[in-house]
Amino acid sequence: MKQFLKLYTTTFLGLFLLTSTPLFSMSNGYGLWLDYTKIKDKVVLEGYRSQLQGIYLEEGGATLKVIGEELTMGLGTLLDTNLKFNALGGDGNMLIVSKYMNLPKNLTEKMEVDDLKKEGYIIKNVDMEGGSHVVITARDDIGLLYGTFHFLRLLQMHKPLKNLEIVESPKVDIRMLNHWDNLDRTIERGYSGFSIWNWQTLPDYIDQRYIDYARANASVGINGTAVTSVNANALILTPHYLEKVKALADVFRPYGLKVYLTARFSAPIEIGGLKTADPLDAKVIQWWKNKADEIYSIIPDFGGFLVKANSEGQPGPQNYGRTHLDGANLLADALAPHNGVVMWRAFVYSEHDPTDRAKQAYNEFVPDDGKYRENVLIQVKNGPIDFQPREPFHPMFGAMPNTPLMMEFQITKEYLGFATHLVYLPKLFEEVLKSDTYRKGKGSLVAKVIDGSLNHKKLTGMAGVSNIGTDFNWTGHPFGQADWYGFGRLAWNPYMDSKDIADEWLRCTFTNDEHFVGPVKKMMMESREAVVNYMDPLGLHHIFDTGHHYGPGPWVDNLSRPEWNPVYYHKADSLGIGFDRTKTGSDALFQYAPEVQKMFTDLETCPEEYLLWFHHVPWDYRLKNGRTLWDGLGIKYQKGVDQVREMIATWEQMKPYVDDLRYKQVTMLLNIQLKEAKWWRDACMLYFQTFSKMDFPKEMEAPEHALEYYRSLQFPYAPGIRPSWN
Ligand code: BDP
Repeated sequence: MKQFLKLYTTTFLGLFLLTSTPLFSMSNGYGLWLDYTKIKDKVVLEGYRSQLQGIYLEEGGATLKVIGEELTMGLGTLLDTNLKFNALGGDGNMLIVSKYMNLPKNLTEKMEVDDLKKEGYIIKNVDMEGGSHVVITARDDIGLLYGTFHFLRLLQMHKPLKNLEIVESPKVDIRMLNHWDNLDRTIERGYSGFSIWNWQTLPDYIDQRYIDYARANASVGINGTAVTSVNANALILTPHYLEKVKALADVFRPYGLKVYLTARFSAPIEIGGLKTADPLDAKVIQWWKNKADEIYSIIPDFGGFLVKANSEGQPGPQNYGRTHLDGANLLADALAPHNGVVMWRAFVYSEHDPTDRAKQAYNEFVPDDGKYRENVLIQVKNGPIDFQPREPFHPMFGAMPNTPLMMEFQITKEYLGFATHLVYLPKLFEEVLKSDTYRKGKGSLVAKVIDGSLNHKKLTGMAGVSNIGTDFNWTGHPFGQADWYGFGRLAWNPYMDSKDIADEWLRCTFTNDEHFVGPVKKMMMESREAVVNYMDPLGLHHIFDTGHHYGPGPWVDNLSRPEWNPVYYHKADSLGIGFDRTKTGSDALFQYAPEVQKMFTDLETCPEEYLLWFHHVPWDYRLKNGRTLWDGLGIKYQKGVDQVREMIATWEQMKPYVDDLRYKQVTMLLNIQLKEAKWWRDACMLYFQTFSKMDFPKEMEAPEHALEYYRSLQFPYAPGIRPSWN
């Protein structure tokens, strides 16, 4: 008990000096959802003030210090009061933050901690002599930090601090961002400025952004970051760069954020001076082992490697006649002594494989189920093609019961209008996670594959391709922050409702005013279907202009590889449109469980959202509403445009509740979105009309230009493209 009473006596003022100060105090978006502002509602404020009269914070290392800073800043601002850090046992209602093992018995006997896992936490009211307290407890320091962020969120959302019985543990082990950041600070598929990693000034200069980045991630439970692009540069594995990576790892550590690196498979040749990168070659095996030892000697808690191999020109084991299994196990063996993991990506497709691109990953990985080392995760994109506005879930989910599969979502909006379109992605993520694979009967949700519960997996993970850059507000579009936030929340708990996530984010980022939260939440929830409607309705996919993927390009048919051409995906001809993936076509459906195959194969049961993904149907095919497919397409495209108009109308009503800066930014961005939605509608419908030869449905507005105009548009400097792909 004595030791327990060793305390932080530091006052609010003292700690404030240690706090990471926001760059500006105005609401410019830099502060994300953590821009604590004073609670204006007097009743709520007084309630909190009487409930929180002091803080007891367990003494400890760097993470405890961060907790102290966050509480000082958060409570100091929200409650506009100088809360003191006190000893336990005095009078008054306290916030008690301490690991379970360090709490006194008279407190712990009032708590049930069986469900508390690594990184988890409990927030609970406990009455003890002297006061009625709120206790945040955990098994580890990081759990306390996560609990602290949750607690502050309760205040940001004006939730009552009574009858609290919060027990939270992450359902997924590895919850990480993948940065597609190049060493020259460009970002592949990045639309929010340049990379926040300034490799030139690292390791000596620690940008405040690195700290704020770690803090933001910790606030939603993200615990890993792969800082370099999957199209990897071997230089990141050289001592010169590892020293810089170490500096980042040191900043991130107190926030529970581990660093991972992308490993270029040919690194043993490029930086190791070997003649081969053959995974079965003894020298190559030794080289990776030495490299892993070296990395861990510099960064003892290094997470592991993320690998893109034999995909889109990246080197890999197949260059040597070996398999993904050989490659993944090679790196896994090198990392295993240090408890590192390999995330081997399943995003592979080869120009030498004439089958449907949607089938290739499954064909290459599923036969080796169960043969991967224990520290290998296969990282699978949510759908079988490539982050489209809508895809059916990837058939690999549930099909490899003996191998950990981790989810890869794309947070950056490569195929969803870049950072200028408001599209709330957690809705898309939720749709995928709640899809039923039927691999172990009804209810075998993708979420259960990801959290490991379907097949009792020990290692689980979810990755999101980051949308963060040097833009002042991190994500370009102010609403892009919701996608980062929501990804983190779903990685923590893949069963969460995207609507609840939107609610949290809006309240923490803008205001609790119901006049704002209600309509804007509705707008966010509908935004995903809007983008599907104005880009890729009824199961269309990959009809983006090629290379940069900015805007429509359904006519592109001249690229060297068939599957790089949009015509490969829509297959429009005089008879109809769509990709036949049933038995009469590519039979990609065969890769799904029988129940799923049946549902998608039968036109009666195939949801119309996936119609043209799985079927080639005639232009005059009757949709469920009795209209022809052709009319239906036009109506959907029009609907997408109209939905953006509705978003604009909603936003116009929000002026009283938002700061001027963000109000204006979102207004301008929504107008870009409207312009581009019309562009998509007009370009696609005019192009498809050259096949259907039918008039536009009466519901559709007339296109603004002729098809030739849309075909002539060129964007050689559209952002995010790899220079070599231009
Ligand atoms: C595609 C992107 C490309 C990435 C690739 C990947 O267009 O830039 O390198 O995915 O995931 O969507 O590796």
